[in-house]
Amino acid sequence: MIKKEMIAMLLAGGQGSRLGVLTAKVAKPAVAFGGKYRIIDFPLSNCINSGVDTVGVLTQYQPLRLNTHIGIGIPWDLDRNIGGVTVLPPYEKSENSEWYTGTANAIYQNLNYMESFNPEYVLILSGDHIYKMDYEVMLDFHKANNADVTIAVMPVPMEEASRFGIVVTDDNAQITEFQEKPEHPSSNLASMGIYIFSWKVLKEALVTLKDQSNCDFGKHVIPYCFEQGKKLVAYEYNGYWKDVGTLGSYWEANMELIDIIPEFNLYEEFWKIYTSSEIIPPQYISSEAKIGKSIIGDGAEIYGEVENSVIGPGVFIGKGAVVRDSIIMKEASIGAGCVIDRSIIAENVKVGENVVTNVGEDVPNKLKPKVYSFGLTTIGEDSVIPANVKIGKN
Ligand code: ADQ
Ligand code: ADP
Repeated sequence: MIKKEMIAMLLAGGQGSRLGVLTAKVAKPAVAFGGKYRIIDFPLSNCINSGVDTVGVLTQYQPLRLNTHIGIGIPWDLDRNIGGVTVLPPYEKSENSEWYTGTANAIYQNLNYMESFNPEYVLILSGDHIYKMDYEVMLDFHKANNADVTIAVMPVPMEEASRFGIVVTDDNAQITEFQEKPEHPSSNLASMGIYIFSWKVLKEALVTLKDQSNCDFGKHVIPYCFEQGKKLVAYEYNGYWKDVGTLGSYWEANMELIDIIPEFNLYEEFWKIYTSSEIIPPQYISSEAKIGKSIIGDGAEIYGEVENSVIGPGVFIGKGAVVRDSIIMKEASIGAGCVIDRSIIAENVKVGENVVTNVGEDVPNKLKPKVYSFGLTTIGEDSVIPANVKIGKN
C-alpha cells in the first residue's frame, strides 16, 4: 500500500474578489507575479524544496489558466507516478455533487484522495501567499510538540490584525485562544492560513462538520478542534510572508522585489522558485530606452523609459513612453508617449499612444498611511485603451 508521511492540499479555488479586475478572468493563484512567475509558484516550489512530493491543488473558480500552468507539474519536479501534483476540481460523486462551498468543505470533498496516500500528516496551504518556507521544519516542530494541529503564525501590524485569524499562545507555543478575523483582536499574532494536521484529527473534524454550511478552516475547523481539547500549537515564522489578496498588498509585494536590498530575494540558489514559462526570445532594449531599478521579463521590447517597475515577459514599451512604479504583465503593450504611473496593467492589455494613467487626487489609505497611501490604476486583462485617454485612480 502507498504510504506518504505528509501530503499537501493547496487551496486555489477562491474567487479573489478583492483583486478586482485582475481576477475577473483568472483565479488568484494564477495571477502573474514578479515579471516571470504566477502566485501559485511560491507554495508549489516550497513543497518540492521541502521534500513534499504529493500535492493536491483544489481549483474551482476560473481554473483554465491555472490548469494550463500546472500541467503535469514538470517545472516543480512534481510529475510522479506516485503522488506528484493532482488538480482536484469539484466532481460529480455517486450520491451528490456540489461546488466547494468553503476551504474545509473543499478538503472534505477530497477525503478519498488523501486517504489513498495513507498519510500521517496533512499540510493545508493557500494558493495566494508569497513566501519561502521549509514545511519539513514545521513538521519537525509539530512532532516535537506532540501537536494535533500546528498553525504557522507571524506578527502583523496591529491595525491589520482584524483581517487575519488571530492566536494567543502560552510560553510553550500552545494556542490558548483563536479568533477568526476578530473586530477587536487580542493579539497581533496572525495565522498564516498554513496548517499541519495529524491526519486522524483532520479526518474526524471534517467528517463531524460535514453538514456545516460553507465549512471553513478559520471559522469552523480550528474552533472545533479547540473545543474538542485538541493540542493546537503555533509555529512562529519570521521570514518574508505576504498574503497578496488585495490590490495594495499585491502591488507592494511586487515593488518589494526591486528594493535595493530586497527583503524577498528571488535570486537565492538554495531555495529556487520554479515556474512554467514559454520559450521566448531574450529581452531587447533599444538605444533610446532608459531603465532603472526594475525587473524586465524575457522577450520584452523596451523603447521608452522604465523606472521602479516590474515588467512581464513579452511586454512592449513604445518610444518616449514613461512607466513608473508600475506592474505591466505578460504581453501587454504600452504605446509611444504614454505616462503610466503607479498602475497595474494586466496581461495582453493594449494601451494606445499618449495615454496617461493615475490621474487625479490621491485617496489616502487609512490603514497603512506610510506604505501605501495613494490610489492605483488597474486595467484588466485583454482591455484595449484608445490613444490619448486619461485614466484616473481606483
Ligand atoms: P482568508 O485569507 O480569508 O483567511 P480564504 O478566503 O479562506 O482565506 O482562502 C484561503 C485559500 O483558499 C485561498 O487560496 C483561496 O483561493 C482558497 N479558497 C477559498 N475558497 C475556496 C473554495 N471554496 N475552494 C477551494 N479553494 C478555496 C485565511 C484564514 C485566516 C488566515 C488567513 C491568512 O482563515 O485565519 O489569517 O487565511 O492569509
Ligand atoms: P478574497 O481574497 O477576495 O476574499 P477569496 O479567494 O478569499 O477572495 O474568496 C472569498 C470568499 O468566498 C472566501 O471566503 C471563500 O471561501 C468564498 N468562496 C470562494 N469561492 C467560492 C465558491 N465558489 N462558492 C462559495 N464560496 C466561495
